[in-house]
Amino acid sequence: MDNKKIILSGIQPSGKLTLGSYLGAIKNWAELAEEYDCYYAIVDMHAITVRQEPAELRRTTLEQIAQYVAAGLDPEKNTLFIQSHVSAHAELGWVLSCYTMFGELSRMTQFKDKSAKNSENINAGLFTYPALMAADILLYQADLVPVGDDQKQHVEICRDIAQRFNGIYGDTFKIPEPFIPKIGARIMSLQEPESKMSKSDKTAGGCIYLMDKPEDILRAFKRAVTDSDTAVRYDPQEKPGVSNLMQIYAACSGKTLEAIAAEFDGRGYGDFKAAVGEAVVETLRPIREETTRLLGDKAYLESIYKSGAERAARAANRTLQKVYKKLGFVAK
Ligand code: ATP
Ligand code: LTN
Repeated sequence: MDNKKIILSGIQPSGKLTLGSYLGAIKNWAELAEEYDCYYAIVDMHAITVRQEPAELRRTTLEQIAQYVAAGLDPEKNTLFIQSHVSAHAELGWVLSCYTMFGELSRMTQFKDKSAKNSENINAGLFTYPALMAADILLYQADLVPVGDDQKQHVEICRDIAQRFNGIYGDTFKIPEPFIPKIGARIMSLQEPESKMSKSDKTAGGCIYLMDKPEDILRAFKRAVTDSDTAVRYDPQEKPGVSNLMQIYAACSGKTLEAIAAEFDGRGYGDFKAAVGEAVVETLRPIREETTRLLGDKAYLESIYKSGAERAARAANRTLQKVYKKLGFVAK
C-alpha cells in the first residue's frame, strides 16, 4: 500500500473488557488510526494458555470485535482480525520459540503472576507465550505496539528475539517500539489500588467492565477505596486509591492531574468520586450502546473479521515466507 508506519496490538478474549484495557490500549488505538496502517487482533490463541469455557470464548471473541468497532476503530481503515484465522501466527510462533531462551522466559512477570494464580495448570503455552506474541508483532513488521504498562516487558523480549534473529540471518524483522500512554497506562483495581485492574480479577467492585450499566459504575466509584485523608492530590505511593481515580478522571475528561487537584481543592472525596463515576459513565455510554447494536448484526461482524483475516494473512505470509527461506526450509 503506502508508506505509512505500521501498528499491531492485540487483546485476549479471556473475559469481558475492562476500563483498564480501554484506557491503557483501545482508546489510543482509535487515535492512531489516521496516521498509521493498523492491525488489531483478538488473540484467541493466547487466551487458551488459561483454561476457557468454549461457548464463552466464542461469545467473548465476537463481543470484542464489536467493541473494537464501537470504540472507534473503523474496519475500513483498520485491519481487525482473529488470531487463529491467520495460521502464520502459529507457524512463526513456533520458529521464534526456537530463538527464545528458557532463562529470559523465566523472568517474565506475567508468567510468574499467572502461574501463581493458576497453580494447577502451569502449561508450556503459558511459559512460551512471549514467543507467540513476538510472532504477532514481527509478522506485520510493526513499528509501534500500543499497550498498557504491564506489556512493556513482552515488547522488550520481542525486540530481543528480533535482534537475535536479524543478527544470525541478516535484516528480517523491523524492531518495534512500545507505545505506552502517559495517562491511563496502569489503571488499578478500585478495591485494591495496589493491584492492576484486570479481566480475571474476581474481587467484587474492583473492576469496571465496558458493558457495565451506569448505575453499577456510579456505585462502584462511590465505594472505591481511598484513604483517611481528604485531599485530592496525586501521590501514587502515599495515596494509591485517590491517584488511580485521578488518572481515570484525567483519561476520561482530558483534564490534567493539576487541573483536577485544583477543581476538587477543599471539596472532599464524595464530590470527587461522583465526578469520576459520571465521567466514566459518559465515556463508556456510546461504546456500550454501539456494541449492543453491532451484536445484533452478526453478518456485519462476520464480514469484518473475514476481510480482516484476508488482509492480515497477506501481510503476515510475506514475512513468514521470508523467514522460511532464511532458515533454509525448502520452498513448496
Ligand atoms: P487478563 O486478566 O486475562 O490477563 P488483562 O485485563 O490483564 O487480561 P488484557 O485485556 O489482555 O489484560 O490487556 C489488553 C491491553 O490492555 C494490553 O495492552 C494491556 O497492557 C492493557 N491493559 C490491561 N489492563 C490494564 C490496566 N489495568 N491499565 C492499563 N492498561 C491495561
Ligand atoms: N500479551 C498481551 C496480549 C497480546 C498482545 C500481542 C499485545 C498478545 N499478542 C501483540 C500486543 C501485541 C496481554 O496479555 N494483554
